[in-house]
Amino acid sequence: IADSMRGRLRAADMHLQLGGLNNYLEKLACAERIILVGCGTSWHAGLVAEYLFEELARINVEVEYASEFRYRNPVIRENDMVIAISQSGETADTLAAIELAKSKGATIFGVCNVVGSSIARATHAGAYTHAGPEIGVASTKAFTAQVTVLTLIAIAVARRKNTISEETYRQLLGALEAIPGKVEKVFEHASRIKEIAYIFTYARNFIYLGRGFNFPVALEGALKLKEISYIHAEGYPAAEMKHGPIALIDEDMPVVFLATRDSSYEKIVSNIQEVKARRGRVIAIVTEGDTLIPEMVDFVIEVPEVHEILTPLVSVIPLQLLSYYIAVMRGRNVDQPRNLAKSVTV
Ligand code: F1P
Repeated sequence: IADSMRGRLRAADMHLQLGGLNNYLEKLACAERIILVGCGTSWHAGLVAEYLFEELARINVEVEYASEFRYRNPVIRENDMVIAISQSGETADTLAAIELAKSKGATIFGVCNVVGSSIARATHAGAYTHAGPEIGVASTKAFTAQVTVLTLIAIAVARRKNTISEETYRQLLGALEAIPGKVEKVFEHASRIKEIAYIFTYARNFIYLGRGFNFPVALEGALKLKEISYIHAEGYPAAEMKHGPIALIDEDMPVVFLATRDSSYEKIVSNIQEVKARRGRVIAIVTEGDTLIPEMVDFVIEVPEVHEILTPLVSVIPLQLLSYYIAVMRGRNVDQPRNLAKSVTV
């Protein structure tokens, strides 16, 4: 994962590496709206991009499940920019969403892993993630690579629109360049994550909670666990818990909190208190050096401190590892989970 990111982040002016972006940067910067489409993990990467584009470039964004898009009558205008995200580049629903948006005059930009794939060919332009092939069926490094590329695009568009200063632009690129090393640091906690996985190997359900940039990560953590271990798991925005899921919390419910030190830290602390008051067992992903949350919860996994907008690139790694270890301990084939296809082409 770190290597695939490093390849993407080497140049000083990193967005220049996104070949397809150069001709479409202006169009993205002038877009009235960006519509991101994808399925599964790619849809989660789209959700992260929603936070990125709105925060950095102040563009109105919608994120659509490609699998539902064509069954509505979506309003698409000529100056809408559609970003289609896909690891395989062959997902039938994403291709259908592209064709629909194209027929209504929108411009389509692809973020794909597989060079020359059907989706790459169907789009007007695009940027490859160059993450290399996923060995397993479930997307892991594809997610971090998609988020990396979408972050680079959002930063480039923000700079073009002048919604961030030259100084912030340089600062963000510097922070991105440090990410591969920080991802490697997360792997230093692998044996601790394995111990936690051992304790929860036979859990029947899991809940994942996060806020802001960590909300899509909560969804992705739950999806990874479902896909490869077949444990029922749900991800929610942490504030949504009190609107229903809180009824599920008791001593048999493991709750994974994305609780890194960011602008929603205090709110997350109070969500953790609510779960602990109901005897839920909490695994918290915290920023290195945090002393408050480790006192409150049952298990902690530390990740290095990063710029808030880059949080998903590191906070998703322990969740991928947790799912991996649980699945292996349950005797699952993590590369070929039952019922899942590498490319969903129908
Ligand atoms: C989308 C996806 C993956 C998932 C599995 C099935 O594929 O839902 O996220 O892990 O492989 O397909 P893609 O369009 O990103 O290739």
